[in-house]
Amino acid sequence: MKKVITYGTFDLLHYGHINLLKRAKELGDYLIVAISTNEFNEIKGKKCYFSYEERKRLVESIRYVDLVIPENNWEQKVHDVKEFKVDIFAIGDDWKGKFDFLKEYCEVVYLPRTPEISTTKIKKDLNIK
Ligand code: C2G
Repeated sequence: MKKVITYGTFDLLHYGHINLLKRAKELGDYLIVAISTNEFNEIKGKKCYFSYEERKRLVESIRYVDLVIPENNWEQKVHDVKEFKVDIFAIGDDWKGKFDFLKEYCEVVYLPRTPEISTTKIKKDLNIK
């Protein structure tokens, strides 16, 4: 079984996230999604509309997703890749090059983002701060 892992906040879930998760799953047979906790989002400087539990419940209901785990910090990726015996790390290409250090442990794939949509754009269009 080929295992894939990806990381993100996934707030205000939209079709850009779904495209990413679909393509990540297509790289293998089992997709793990590490969702940034509320505390980690503060470190990332991201203000979330939905709590970790709500974001977890939404992402868990997506057919491409097999397991959701918490993302607590920047440093856990190597541990996660080893612990879950991950074959492929995948993430949007807005992160291109940032996680090449994982190539020592697994394949690293940067997938094209869906350009026209983002949580930030949704908030702006809805005039949410
Ligand atoms: N994404 C995408 N297209 C969009 C928006 C997001 O492909 N229009 C992808 C991002 O590239 C990322 C995933 O969806 O792979 C989740 O996006 P975010 O929730 O914005 O995640 P981010 O804040 O980039 O967190 O340790 C890694 C970080 O936790 C990544």
